[in-house]
Amino acid sequence: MSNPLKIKAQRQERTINESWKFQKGENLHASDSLFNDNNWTSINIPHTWNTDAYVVKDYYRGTGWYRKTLYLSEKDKGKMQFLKFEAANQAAKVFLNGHFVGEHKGGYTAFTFDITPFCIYGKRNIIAVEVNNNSSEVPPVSADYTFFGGIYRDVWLITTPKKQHLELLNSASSGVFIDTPIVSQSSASFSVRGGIKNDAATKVTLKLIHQVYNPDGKLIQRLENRISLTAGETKKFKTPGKDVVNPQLWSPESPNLYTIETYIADSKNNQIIDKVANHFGFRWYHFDGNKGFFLNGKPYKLRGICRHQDQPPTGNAMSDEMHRRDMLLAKDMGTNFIRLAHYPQDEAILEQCDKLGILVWEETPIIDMVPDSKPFEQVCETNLREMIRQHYNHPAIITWGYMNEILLATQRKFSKQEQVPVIKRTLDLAKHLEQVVKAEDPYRQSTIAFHGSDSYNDVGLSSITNVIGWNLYQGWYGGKMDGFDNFLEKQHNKYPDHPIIISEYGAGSDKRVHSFLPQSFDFSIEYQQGYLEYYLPVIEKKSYVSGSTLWNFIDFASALRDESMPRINNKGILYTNRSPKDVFYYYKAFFRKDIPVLHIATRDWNSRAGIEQGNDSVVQPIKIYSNLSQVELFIDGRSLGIKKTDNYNAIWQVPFTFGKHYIYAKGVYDSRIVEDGSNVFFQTIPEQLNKDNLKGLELAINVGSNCYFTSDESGLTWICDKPYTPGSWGYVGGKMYHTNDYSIGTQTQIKNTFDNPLYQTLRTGLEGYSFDVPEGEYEVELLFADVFNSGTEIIYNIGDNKQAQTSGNVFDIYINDKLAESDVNIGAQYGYFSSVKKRFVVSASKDGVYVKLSPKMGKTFLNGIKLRKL
Ligand code: GCB
Ligand code: CA
Repeated sequence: MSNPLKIKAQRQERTINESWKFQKGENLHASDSLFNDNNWTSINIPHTWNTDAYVVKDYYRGTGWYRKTLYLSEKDKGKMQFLKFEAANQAAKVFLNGHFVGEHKGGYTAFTFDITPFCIYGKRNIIAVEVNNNSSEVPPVSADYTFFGGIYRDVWLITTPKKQHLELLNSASSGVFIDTPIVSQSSASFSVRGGIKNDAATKVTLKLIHQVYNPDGKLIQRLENRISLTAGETKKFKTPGKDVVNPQLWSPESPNLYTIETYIADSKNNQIIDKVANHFGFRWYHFDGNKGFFLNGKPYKLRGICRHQDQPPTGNAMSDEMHRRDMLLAKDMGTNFIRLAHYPQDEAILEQCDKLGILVWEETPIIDMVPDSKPFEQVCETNLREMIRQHYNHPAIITWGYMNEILLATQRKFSKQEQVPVIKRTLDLAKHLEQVVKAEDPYRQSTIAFHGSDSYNDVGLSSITNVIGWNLYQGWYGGKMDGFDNFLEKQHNKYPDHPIIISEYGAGSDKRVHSFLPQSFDFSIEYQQGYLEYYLPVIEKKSYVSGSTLWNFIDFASALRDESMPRINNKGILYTNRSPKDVFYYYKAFFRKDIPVLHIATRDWNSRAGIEQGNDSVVQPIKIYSNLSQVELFIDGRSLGIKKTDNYNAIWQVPFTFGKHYIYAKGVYDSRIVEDGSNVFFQTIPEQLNKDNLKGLELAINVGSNCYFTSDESGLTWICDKPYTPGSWGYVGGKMYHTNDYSIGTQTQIKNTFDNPLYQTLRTGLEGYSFDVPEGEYEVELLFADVFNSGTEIIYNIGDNKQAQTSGNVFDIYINDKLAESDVNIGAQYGYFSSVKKRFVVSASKDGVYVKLSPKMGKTFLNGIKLRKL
């Protein structure tokens, strides 16, 4: 088909991200055009003022002002000008040349304003934007992630040449919506909806033209209408297309995209006045409570991830290419599904999902609790409509979500009685939002994500949406891993018609922490691996489970969190810098069948340490992740044998000696050799101490922990704790400290150190620590952090007298029966949850070195110990 349109005047869209001025804080005059912003900071957009949130818990939540000078040429007079913000967190007020232009609430959706009436041509215009990230009317009221404030997505200036244009103010959407109501292998129906606005003072007659292109770029249909508009009128249109025969379906395997170019043209001379292009796709799908998800007629397991939008040091102010890179990583892993948790994400993400073939669950951030606030509920509804309209045409999207774990804070904060009205308004809001979803988009599904509590069934929340998301953490936040299967079985038996997605499951891990006896909440790399290796096969086996979205693809910012890596939720399978953790390759091996995957899972731990067992070597397991059926492993060229993989992994017991080793793995895929190799540095620690093997040794022990801890700063590994045995070293007496029955140590941040996991774990009530070393001079270092008390008065017993003291734990430190320091009260003297290192020079007797902690009040404790021969 030839194109009869005359392209002359064109809509212009350009970013205006460069050269903004920024200042934190309230400012009564910053909207004035004459205001002097010379001493403000020069910034570019995307921008956030909250890189502090990677450091401190109470990151700045308040107001920030942005200003920009925009020059508009005389030639632009008569055109229309629109400002589009892709997002500003959490609420924004926009001014042009001192005039209030408009306001937007909601941190994750775009907004567009018509600024034409306030523009000055041939001169400088001043854009001023007040943004704040402490709004109580904007969802969420609370959540486990950082609310980075600022204009953190692109800002666009859109200029239309004439007074008529495709609707730009319909919730900042493209103004054109493509419906694909009936799609099959042989035929697909579609229609194009939208609005045209006539901003002129006179009536006009226009041509509305849609040109439809197939995925190969061939023009396949041209739909034309005549439309008359009175002055100021917005006219809605709906143009049915001709059914497409044998459509090229969209799927993760073949993400075929059709394109519709929508034009309005002068009805007399055919000159184009405005144009918008949209990609769309043909696919059909449904969820079945018993059989799972189906795409284009075939059963289809949703193999997915959840993803947040931040990366240090930029925070949420990520560039489009960073967003696209994340989706490339997901695709490379074999992902076919993503949950954009917990909020609408950048247009670049959606576009990339369309192009790469990643199905999407997108949602609005109504999290933890619905507060008693009508304005809040209004913003929830508006944001939901915005999300749907802005992203309507993306074929990747299959379900709209609008709440997450909404009863969590409700249940934690309120008594049963007090919960009644909270539950009622939550239910009312959910029912209302469900209607909004269906009114906006009758063709897609709806979802809410629940935490693992039956209360969602009891109160009726689970019967509102088409699909139910369960966020399940059995074996992490309490319980055992097999509680996961049990929970699912129970749910499915009771509610066989509820389609289920496992919308979250995950465990935290810290590259510095390793264990061969991993426990939940020790943050070891190994616990996370074991946890995910347990969950994924369960998900895959249960055919009634439509699929899952792992929590989380990438470690992300959560300023309120302490744990092993303060300010970071480390449940990612990639680090914040996007380098994969080893367990990424478990997923890749599981999901990818089209390419060989073979990965030696020791990159998270390539500087190892271990205690010699009898001779001078140490046997430690090395795991590989692979989709090959069998793999051979080598150390320094010596084969350790061939092993069959089971659940996409195999483990060898590898003998290590001191020094650098090369681990190599080999297998065959499609009669082709597949290999991987990695260097490992191994530090052997003698088990029996003598004058030869003590030379150059820093014997560092992570007291009270089952984990090895390698400091990022020094590279030194603190080996896991053990009881004293003759000839060796270890603790005498006491207990490993737990704050609850599913975690070790404390989860609270320890001040004045980066080595949290070292200080967060400790042994309490111990008599001392013993080293059977030869006579000589030694340096002994004791590590403490008092995690028991925050200085409140406690009552304790001395003899029969109850006495009040200001704090709990006082002890004397003896080294080899000599008083080294008396009345040590770590908390009171140095602050609670604060790291303390004490170093002593001592002479070993023929019995070695014995550090004795003698309690005077409360209990003794020790967090780490290090011995070094001088
Ligand atoms: C959840 C929440 C998510 C948290 C996650 C966690 O269930 O939905 O926002 O980040 O758990 O890591 O605890
Ligand atoms: Ca410790």
